[in-house]
Order: sequence, then C-alpha cells, then structure tokens
Amino acid sequence: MNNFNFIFVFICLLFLTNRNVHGQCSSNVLSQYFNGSVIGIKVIYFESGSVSYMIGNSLYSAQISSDLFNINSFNSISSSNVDCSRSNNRQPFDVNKVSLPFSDARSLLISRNGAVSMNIKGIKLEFQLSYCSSSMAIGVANNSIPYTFYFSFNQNSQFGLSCNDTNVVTETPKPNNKNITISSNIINQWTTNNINYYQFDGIIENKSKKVIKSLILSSSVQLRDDSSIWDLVRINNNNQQPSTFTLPSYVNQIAIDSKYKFGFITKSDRNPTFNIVSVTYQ
Ligand SMILES: *[C@@H]1O[C@H](CO)[C@@H](O)[C@H](O)[C@H]1NC(C)=O
Ligand SMILES: *[C@@H]1O[C@H](CO)[C@@H](O)[C@H](O)[C@H]1NC(C)=O
Ligand SMILES: *[C@@H]1O[C@H](CO)[C@@H](O)[C@H](O)[C@H]1NC(C)=O
Ligand SMILES: *[C@@H]1O[C@H](CO)[C@@H](O)[C@H](O)[C@H]1NC(C)=O
Ligand SMILES: CC(=O)N[C@H]1CO[C@H](CO)[C@@H](O)[C@@H]1O
Repeated sequence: MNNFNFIFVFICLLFLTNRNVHGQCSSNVLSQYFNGSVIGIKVIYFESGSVSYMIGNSLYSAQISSDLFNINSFNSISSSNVDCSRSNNRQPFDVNKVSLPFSDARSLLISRNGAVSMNIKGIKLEFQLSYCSSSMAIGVANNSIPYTFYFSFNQNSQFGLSCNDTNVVTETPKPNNKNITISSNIINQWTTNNINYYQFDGIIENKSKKVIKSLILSSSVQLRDDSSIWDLVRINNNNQQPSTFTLPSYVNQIAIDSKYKFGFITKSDRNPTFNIVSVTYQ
C-alpha cells in the first residue's frame, strides 16, 4: 500500500495536465456506455485539500431507468484517512477506512446528455457535466466541488479484495439457470380491515462456484407498500411493474457457501417469482 499515495499524485497530475478534454458533453460521447454492458466508473474529487477516489460499476437497462445507475457498492477512499499504525509513518488512503458512499441504486444517475444526480451519504447534488472526452468527464456540482468521472468497459472490484480480478464477470443468466435460486415461504399472516396480509422470508442461494458481487432481480410481486421489503432495495418507481430489486449497498457480496435472506409483505399468499436480470461474479 505504500505506493498508493504516489499513484494518487500521479493520477492527480494526469488529471491536471490532461489536454484531451474536448468541449461540451453531447449525448454522442456518452451513448457508447448505454449499450447494456456493465460500466466501470471511477470518480475523483477534491474537497478541503483532500482527494477522494470512488470506484464502482453502473449499468443502463431500459426496463429500469433511462440513466446509467450504480449497481453495486461503490467504494470511496480519501487522502484524509491517515493510517499511522504501521512503523509510525503517515499513510493516506487507509484501506481500512473505505466507505460506501451510496445507499441505493439510484444514488449515482448519469443521463445520456451528461446530467448527473448524486446522493452521497444523504447530500444531494445535481449538475451537468461540462467537459467530456470518450472516457472521462468533468462537472462542477452545486456545492462548487468539481467531480471527474472516468468510464470504462472494465469492471471495478472493491478496495481491499484480492488483486486477482481476472474472474470478475457479469452475466445475464438463462431462464433455466439453476446456479442461483431465489425462493420464498410464508412465515406469518394476519388480517387488518378485512385485508389479508402475508409475510414472506426470501432466500437467495448461490449454487455457483463463484462469489456473487451484485444482483439485479425483477419481480411482479405486489408489496403491501413501499416499505414492505427489507434487505432488498427497489430500484424503479413504486407503481411500476414488474419491479426491479438489487442488493442493498451495505451488502458487498453473497459469499461462498452462504444464503442471503430478505423479507417482504404482500396481499397475496402466492409465492412471487424473482427473475435474475443480471449477476456479477468475482
Ligand atoms: C458494449 O460496447 C463495448 C465496447 O464496444 C463492447 O465490448 C460490449 O460487448 C458491448 N456490450 C453489449 C451488451 O453489446
Ligand atoms: C444541490 O442541488 C440539489 C438538488 O437541486 C439540492 O437538493 C441541494 O440542496 C443543492 N446543494 C447545494 C449545496 O446547493
Ligand atoms: C487468478 O484467478 C484465476 C481464476 O480464478 C486463476 O486461474 C489464476 O491462477 C489466478 N491468478 C493468480 C496469480 O492467483
Ligand atoms: C453454473 O456454474 C458453473 C460453474 O461456475 C458453470 O460452469 C455453469 O455453466 C453454470 N451453469 C449455468 C446454467 O449457467
Ligand atoms: C450460497 C453460496 O454462496 N453458494 C455457493 C457460492 O459459491 C461457492 C463457491 O465455491 C459455493 O461453494 C457455494 O455453494
């Protein structure tokens, strides 16, 4: 990790001396990233003399949103996180202080025309990217901080994980794929004002040979209301059907040999079907 700060200075110098930045953002420049592939995004910004560096992955999927939306836990690391534990040397960008800036899959939205909506730990920013090249863009947000975005078709994996990224893959599974199963069963039921309610436990089981890093599910489940699902996050608008769900941002992975549990309340006793829209393995 000792080289990390030097790499940072290098990245920052690259940014400051970058002469390949052309004019206004047009939809043509960014539209290549709206082709259904998972897009690796890196964000660098400067605030009060510190540098923050965020990485993660986003996706455009017509059924879900007209924007690129974040599909997994973006990681953020900052020069202001200093570690002094090793040999009493100041080490910025302490990997043990990585934070998860986004709380759901709508926290970083980028439109084809370069409109950005970003919600970092409850602070909402909306701005227009002002300069774009084919792989980078800069915009000054309404908190006066300039944000630089780097786009790539290579997916990012999280800080602090094994450096061997060769096996990060995102798939759109076939309907009869048995490697990931999603099942549910009723654990409680009650009647209020003559309406029957059913509480379900859901289980996602990874029967593949790989660690699941992120998942997008689609279902026509009719929830009691917007708050009647936990440990899954609905991406699209409440009344839109089918609904799309993702793992909450605090879930970094569905580990090897683990089952992931979620819960929900419906007005129907029929077990809903959850289909897998996409899955990212590492
Ligand atoms: C999207 O474009 C990239 C770069 O051209 C390509 O590698 C990728 O396969 C495309 N994805 C889809 C789903 O067509
Ligand atoms: C930035 O814009 C958003 C959305 O319009 C607004 O909610 C937020 O308060 C603004 N932030 C600042 C620092 O002006
Ligand atoms: C990286 O992972 C791949 C796939 O699991 C494996 O074949 C390869 O040997 C690994 N490389 C190293 C250096 O560990
Ligand atoms: C299930 O996972 C195995 C191992 O990762 C893979 O070889 C196989 O093709 C997968 N099956 C399906 C139906 O995707
Ligand atoms: C639930 C779960 O994690 N299942 C599988 C995930 O991937 C590992 C990889 O070896 C399998 O062993 C698990 O059964």
